Amino acid sequence: FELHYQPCVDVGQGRVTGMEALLRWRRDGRLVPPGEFIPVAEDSGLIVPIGEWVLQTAAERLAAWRRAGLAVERIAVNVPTIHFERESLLSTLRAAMHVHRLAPRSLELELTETCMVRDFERTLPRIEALIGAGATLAIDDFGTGYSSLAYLTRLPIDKLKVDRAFVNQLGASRQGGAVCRAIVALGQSLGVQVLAEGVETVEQAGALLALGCRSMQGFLFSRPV
Ligand code: G
Ligand code: MN
Repeated sequence: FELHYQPCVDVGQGRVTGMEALLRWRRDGRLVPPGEFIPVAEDSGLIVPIGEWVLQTAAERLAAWRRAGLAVERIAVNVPTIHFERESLLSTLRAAMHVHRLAPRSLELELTETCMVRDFERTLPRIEALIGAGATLAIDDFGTGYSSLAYLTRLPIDKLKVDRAFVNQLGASRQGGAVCRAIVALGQSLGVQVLAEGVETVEQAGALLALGCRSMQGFLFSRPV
């Protein structure tokens, strides 16, 4: 397994604010797309040890960047639902933060909406414990999951990541822009940061800026490297 990293940029400030760690599998010299192996790893339960490796490796990488003098504030990792539901996530997070002496709020956990509404009453204390251990919480693929707006006001969410399906539609149709506009407005009124994923064109970046969204990620800035 390898981690590739994609920068998150603040277009207003013109700088990289963080990196997202993306899991890749190199098999016989070929990169197997995550869409092919992640479902298999989830079904077999292997996603848990893999997820632990991701967390440890990402923490180590962030510490190495900081030692090299790079001003990367935060690294984001994707946490699959099955891993989120294991008790071991909290201890792995604590150990990774401790071993690499990371500052609080320097590890961002990306969870999906579906993951959080599955068993909401258990989700809340779990998330509070993870945040207490130094993580921040981002909702990945926002707008595509099985979502309940109620949890948005009850969970200490730091960031909404607008799914690239909506960013793709920017400029393509009136309705396409409507979803991005609504998510940006929701984030602003809740005081939650909004980051647009999958930004590929200057037109999309311009449309997002016009909506008031300055945090972006996508091929326009960099592929995962
Ligand atoms: O939704 P999530 O952040 O988990 O998805 C990340 C995936 O999207 C990665 O596999 C990454 O390579 C891919 N990706 C990142 N930026 C872009 C982009 O601008 N366009 C497209 N089509 N895919 C992207
Ligand atoms: Mn993600």
